[in-house]
Amino acid sequence: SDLTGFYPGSFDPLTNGHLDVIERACKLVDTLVVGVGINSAKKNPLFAHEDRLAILQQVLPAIGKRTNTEFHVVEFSGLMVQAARDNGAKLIIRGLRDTTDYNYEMQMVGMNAQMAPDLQTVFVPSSPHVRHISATLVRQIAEMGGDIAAFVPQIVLKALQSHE
Ligand code: COD
Repeated sequence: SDLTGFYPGSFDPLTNGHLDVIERACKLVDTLVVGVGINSAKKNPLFAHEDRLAILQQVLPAIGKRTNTEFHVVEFSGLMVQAARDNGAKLIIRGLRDTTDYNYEMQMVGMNAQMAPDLQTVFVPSSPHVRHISATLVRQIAEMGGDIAAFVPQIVLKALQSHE
């Protein structure tokens, strides 16, 4: 059997926290579809969604090879349950850091479950060493000229440099 999971996010930028979730999700599914959500309400992105897709497409093959997982990177707008279905996924993967995540995620789980009883959300708890990492704060640090090297994969740094 081939179990497919859908991992939605903004990935602006991709962080070591996202990568930790991805590594752990590989132990649960055969195929992982990583969905870059296009949310026009989120202003001032650090990266255009094309760049976020390109970054994921460059990072994931090595993880896929090592963990024997098939990856697909897609962009989506609209509901994550619809995007999960469109990509043949039965599981939605979400990372869980703290009670702030928990409260918000539990609301989404509840509403998603009523909209899409055919799908299950699976929470992946953060590893302690990346638990504090938030893309929002990384974005702030980068915008203020700080060093984000400890929080993101190398390729994000390179992409940022080529932006400037
Ligand atoms: N450790 C563990 N998990 C982490 C970490 C970390 N350090 N950092 C991030 N994560 C997890 C997040 O908890 C989340 O699960 C995922 O990684 C992605 O995080 P982000 O911040 O990149 O993206 P989000 O959570 O802002 O999600 C963006 C979406 C595109 C999914 C969202 O905006 C969206 O469009 N949702 C679809 C609309 C919808 O379906 N609405 C109805 C829901 S009921």
